[in-house]
Order: sequence, then structure tokens, then C-alpha cells
Amino acid sequence: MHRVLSVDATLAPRDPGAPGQFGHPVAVPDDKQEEAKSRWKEGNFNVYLSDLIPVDRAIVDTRPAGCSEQRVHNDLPTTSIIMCFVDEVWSTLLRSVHSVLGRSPPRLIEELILVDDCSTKEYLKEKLDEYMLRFPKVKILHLKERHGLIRARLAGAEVAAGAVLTFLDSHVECNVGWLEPLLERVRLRRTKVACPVIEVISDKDMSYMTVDNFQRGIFTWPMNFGWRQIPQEVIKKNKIKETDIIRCPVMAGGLFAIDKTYFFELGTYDPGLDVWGGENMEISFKVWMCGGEIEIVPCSRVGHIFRNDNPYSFPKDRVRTVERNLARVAEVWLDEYKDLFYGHAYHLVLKNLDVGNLTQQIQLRKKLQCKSFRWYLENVYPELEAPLVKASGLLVNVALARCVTVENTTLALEACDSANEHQKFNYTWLRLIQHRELCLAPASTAGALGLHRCQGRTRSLAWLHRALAASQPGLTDHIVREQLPQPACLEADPSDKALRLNTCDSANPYQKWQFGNYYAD
Ligand code: UD2
Ligand code: MN
Repeated sequence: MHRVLSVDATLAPRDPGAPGQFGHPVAVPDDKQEEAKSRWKEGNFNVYLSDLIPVDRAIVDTRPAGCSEQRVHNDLPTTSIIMCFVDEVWSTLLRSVHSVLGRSPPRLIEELILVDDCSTKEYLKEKLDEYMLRFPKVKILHLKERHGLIRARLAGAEVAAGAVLTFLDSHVECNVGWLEPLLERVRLRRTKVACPVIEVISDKDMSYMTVDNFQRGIFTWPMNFGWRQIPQEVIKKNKIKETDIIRCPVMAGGLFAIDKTYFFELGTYDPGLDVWGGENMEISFKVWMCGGEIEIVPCSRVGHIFRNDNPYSFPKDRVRTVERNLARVAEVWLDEYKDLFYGHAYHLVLKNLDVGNLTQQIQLRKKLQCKSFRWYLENVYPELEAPLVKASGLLVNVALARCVTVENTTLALEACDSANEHQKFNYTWLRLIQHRELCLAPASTAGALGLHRCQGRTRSLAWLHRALAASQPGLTDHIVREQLPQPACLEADPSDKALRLNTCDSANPYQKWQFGNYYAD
């Protein structure tokens, strides 16, 4: 074994006075404000400053103490770096490439594959080819049509020769010693997927900024990626050190190293995912549920320019593209929990989204004998709140203190009895009030109510309950049908103990209801 190498090669000695040197912030001179402003949209960051900063600038070594003393194996696997881009800013792309080649032990880099995802900018064609001639390890793939990030990465992976694939965005700066700790993890077990800590290159002043340690990649419903700090008490209790590996429920997506044969065994990414977004969820679920692990390696640090908006065009609408990708992921991986996804993105239920053919992905999951999403939640991400229904149990009318009861195929209000199976209902994420396979339904005759066989995604059986707190706080305890010509509320008829629909009245206690248990708002 040997101590991690702190390679930091440059083309020529560095000028300590150059703008942005050492990752310091740069200010736009007063007389260049207009120019800087007008060039911002080329990359949705300060392109003017990026062009001023040396392509091989130094950045501060932000690794936690102890990292530079860590030892790694002499026989680490080699890697192909795959960097996809579409219309990337010239100086930023170059700085990404220089940082990879300058700060990695050369023998570990099999090649650096630049995948040009059919960029429209002229400088990304012959001019780029010519510039990269100085780096024999750089290979450029000019895709003839726009593949989107996901399929562009796959095009790179197809031709890669290294034992490990390391994916990077095209606006990054790899810090010293970034590569060996990642490869060490993959070497330790080939099913480990290793991610560097993603640090921040400011979009405004281009400074290189470190981030808080102990961050995990997580998601919240409906599958929004985010970072969460490991709670202080957990760190204390488990004596977690700054250099300890952090297991992540999901990865951010852009920067990771994975064993190449493992990546192909997993069936790569779902190639049916379009352009951008959601692929990080897909690969994360797939890795965890099919025998692997996602780890953040604190001794590996890479800066990334976070931008407010994508600087390139989407072939189709951006929001729809991401929604469709996520729905594909939900359909393949979430099992019964997919209702939580749709419940938190209810507009998708109404849209009749076409997610495309899923047969191959579902077969793949079977073939790999992957575990269930429930297993994932219990073992990888127990912190996620994921109740399968929003509420359950008795459905009590507040005024009468009586419970909705199923009598054959009709409904009545009877004395409440928590042991009575006929009084048990679920209020589901798809907003159904469900008893076994039957759902509370407004019948065709005005005001009457009945039961109907449940149909997952039809709005015609959907009820709102406790969801109107913001817009109509007076109707919080009501059970509201929105779709009728005008909203109507479930009401207990005190004379014959029956149910009916009536005009909503916030003060009417016969319209107020309570489930036995609530699991979510
Ligand atoms: C994050 C990830 C990114 C990706 C994305 C979700 C990090 C740091 N970044 O968003 O890697 O997982 O989430 O999909 O974790 N690109 C193409 N073709 C396209 C679109 C993009 O080649 O059609 C390139 C683009 O030039 C860039 C990379 O793909 O190098 C990622 O795109 P991004 O930087 O816009 O994504 P980002 O960082 O907002
Ligand atoms: Mn990016």
C-alpha cells in the first residue's frame, strides 16, 4: 500500500497573482459589469470570470485532516473518466479536463472520454479536438444527435476500456487526491459505488468553497433529491469521524465511480430515461436494492458549479421530461410505495402520463432478484416517512359520534366499534376512501352515496380531507368532492343515520369527520 498521492501537475509554474488562483473569489471590474452580465446566460454562471481564471488554477486542499495520510492499495483498478456535455462554456470545460488530468495519478487514468452531446457551439467541434491533441488520453465522442445526459453517458460507457467508470459533470474541479480514495472503495468491493463530496464553485465569483461534512444524499416525496446533515447526536453516539465513509440513500447523480462490469450487470441506466433528471434515483435504488451500496468518500472532493437553470435547451418541456423520468422510476422500483409518489405529485395522476414501455426494466429487476422497496426503506433509509396510507381506521362523524359502516353494498352510520371490520377504512394517497376493494363514491343521483369498486387513478372517486387547510381552513375536517359542478361535502343525515352529499358549510358539525389514525397531513 502507499500513501494517497497528492498529484497537482500544471502546464507551467502557477502565477500566484492570477485571478481566481487558489480558488479565491474574483470581482468583476466596474467597467466590465455589462459584459459580465450579458455573458452570464452562456452558462448561467459568471462566464466572464471563468474566462479570466487559469485553466489549471490551484484550489485549496479542503480534505479533512488525516486524509492525506490515508493509505490505498498499489493495485487500484484503472478508470475511464466519462464527461458528457452539451454547449459547455469553453474555459469551464477546459478547467474540468485539466483538473482531472493534473490531479490524478496518470497510471490510474485509462482515458478521459468527452462525450459531446450534439452541442450547437462551433468551438466544441474541431477547435476542441485540436486543443485536446496535447492530451493523448483524451478521447472525444461527437454524438450525431442529442442523446440527453443519460444516454450520452451510456455512449461513453460503451467504448470505455477502464475497469471502473468515473462519471463527472463538465463544470467541475477535482481536488488533490480525489481519485484514489474512490477507486479504493470500488477495489474493496466491486458493488460499492463511490461518490466524492461535491463542493461548490460559486456561480457568481468562481471561488472554490468547501461544504459541511456529514452530509448525506436523501430524497423527500415526490422523489426530490436533497442533502441532509447527519444529526449531531448520531455523530456523537456513533463516534463518526470526518474521514468516515457515509452511506447514502441516494446520490446526487453527477459524480461517481462504479465498477464497469457491475454497471453493465445492473443493466446500466434505464435507457428509457430522457435527457436529464431522475437517473440518480434510478441508479441509487437499483444499486441498493440489487446488492450494492452508495457511499460518499469524504477524502475525495470535487468542486461543481451549481447553476439556477440548465443553460442548454431541452428537446421537450423540462418539467414534463423530469416528471416522466421520475414516474418511470416509481413504476419500476417503488412497489406499493409508488402511491406516495403520485399522492405527492397528484397532478401527474390527472395527466395520464405516458411513461413508455417498462417490460424490460421490470424483467431486469426480476432477473437480478432485487429486494423490495420496503426492504430499502427499512434498511437504507428508515428516516423517510412513508406511511402507505394517509389515514385509517374508523371514520367517525363528529356531530353524531357514529361511524360509517359497510352493510353489504350500502353505507350506514352505526355505533362505533373498533373491532368491527365493516367500519374500517383507509384514506389513500390517491385520495380514495377505501374499504377492502370498495371505495366511497358519489352515486349518480344527486346527493346519494354508495360504494364503487376502487379504481386507482380516477379522480371520480377522489375525496379531499385535511388537504384544504391552506386554501379553505374552515373545511379542514370535511370530506370534500371537488369535481362536481360545485364542491360538495360528505354529510351525516341525523334523521335516518344515512350519508349524503351537501353544499359545504364550514360550521356544520354533521359535515365533520375523523379517521381513527392519521399518518400524514
Ligand atoms: C445534477 C447532477 C447531474 C445529473 C442531474 C440530474 C451533480 C453535480 N449534477 O444536476 O450530473 O445527475 O442532476 O439528471 O450531481 N448534459 C448532456 N446532455 C444533456 C443534458 C446535460 O450531456 O442533454 C451534461 C451537462 O453538460 C452536464 C451534465 O450533463 O455536464 C449534467 O447536467 P447539469 O450540469 O445541467 O446537471 P446538474 O448539475 O444541474
Ligand atoms: Mn452540473
